[in-house]
Amino acid sequence: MAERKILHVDLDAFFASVEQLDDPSFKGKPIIVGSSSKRGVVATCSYEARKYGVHSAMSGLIAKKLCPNGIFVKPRMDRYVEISKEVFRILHEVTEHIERVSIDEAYLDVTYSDRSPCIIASWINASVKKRIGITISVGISYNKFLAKLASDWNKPDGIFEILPNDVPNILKPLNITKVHGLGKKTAVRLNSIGIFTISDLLQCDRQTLSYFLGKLRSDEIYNRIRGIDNRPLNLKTSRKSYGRETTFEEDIRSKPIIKEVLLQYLFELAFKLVKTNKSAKTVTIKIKFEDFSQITRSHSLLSYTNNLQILEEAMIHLVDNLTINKKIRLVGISLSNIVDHKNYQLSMFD
Ligand code: TTP
Ligand code: MG
Repeated sequence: MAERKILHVDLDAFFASVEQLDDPSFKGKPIIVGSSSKRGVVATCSYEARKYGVHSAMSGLIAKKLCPNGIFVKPRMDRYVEISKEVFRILHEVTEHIERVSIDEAYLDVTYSDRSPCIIASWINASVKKRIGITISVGISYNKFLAKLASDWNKPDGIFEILPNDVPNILKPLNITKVHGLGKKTAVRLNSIGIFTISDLLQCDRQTLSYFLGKLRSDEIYNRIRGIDNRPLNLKTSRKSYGRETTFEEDIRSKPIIKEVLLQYLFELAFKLVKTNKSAKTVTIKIKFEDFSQITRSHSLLSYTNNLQILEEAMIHLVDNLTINKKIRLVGISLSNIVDHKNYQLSMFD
C-alpha cells in the first residue's frame, strides 16, 4: 500500500477570528469570546489575548484578571457555522476524502491527488484567506496523529510537514500530553513515575504501558509514539453530498443539452449511492453564467431514494423551471441529505 498523504486543517482562534473579520476595529486586539461574568467561560480568544495566558475553557473572571484590556464578545454560533460551511466548501474542492472532526477542524486524504500535499496545503491556506478572510493552519504527514501534530506546529497561519525521517527527533522531546489519545489523568499518573516526555515513554515496555493505559489503548499508544497510526479517515459524517459539475467552452443555453449532461452525472451519482448503500433526498442543480453569477435550485423529494428515475424527474423539473438568458459557463448537480440505506429501511419498518 502506498504511503498515505494526510492533511490536518484547523482554523486559528476560530470564533475570535470571525469576530475580528466582522468588526475590523477588533483586528490586532485581544478578543475574548465568552463572558467575563463569574460563571462565564472563555470559548476561545485571539492570539493577542493568548499572550496574557488566556485560553479556551478558562473562567471568564480569571481571563478578565489576566487580560484587563481584553474585549469580551458574546458567541454568535450561527455565524461560526456559516463560516465553517464556507471553509468546508473550499476543502471539498480539494477532495471528497474528508473527515470532519469539528466545526473548525478536518482531516483530508490526498494520497491520490495529482498535486503534492504541500501545494494543496498552500492552496487551502491561501484560498481561505482570500475568499473568507481568516487564517487556517495545515499539517502534512503520512498519518492522522502526525498531521494533527503538524498543524499545531506553526500556528497561527502555519503550514508544516512532518517527514518520516524527522519523526523520532520531532516526537522525542514532546510532552506526553501531545500524544493524541493519552488523557490528562493518565499523563499525571505517568508523571508520578517520572515519565514526562515521549522519549521517556519510549523506554516503557508494552506491559508497563498496558498497566497505565489498558490493553487496547496501550497498543495504540505504543505504536503512535513510534510514528505508526493506521487509523483510517472516518468519512461517514462528512459525506453530506455527492456532486459533479463541468465547465463549458462553448455557448450552452439549450435545456435539452443541459438535461443530457446532468443526466449523465446523475447516473454516476445514483450509482455511487447504490454502491455505498446510501439514499438521498435532495437534488440540487447549479448554473454559473459567463459573468460568473451563479444560481442553485433544489428540490427535496418526499422520501429518500437511490432510484435513478425518481432523481431524474426531480432534475428535469428543476431545469424546466430555470430562466436562461445568458451564456452558461458551468453546470453541476449534487445529491444531499444522504442517509444509510439500511438505516432508512429500518426506520421505515419501525
Ligand atoms: P480550537 O480549534 O480548539 O481552538 P481555536 O480555533 O479557537 O484556536 P486554535 O485552533 O488556533 O488553537 O476550537 C475551535 C473553536 O471551538 C474555538 O474557536 C471555540 C470553540 N471551543 C469552545 O467553545 N470551547 C473550548 O473549550 C474549545 C477548546 C473550543
Ligand atoms: Mg482551531
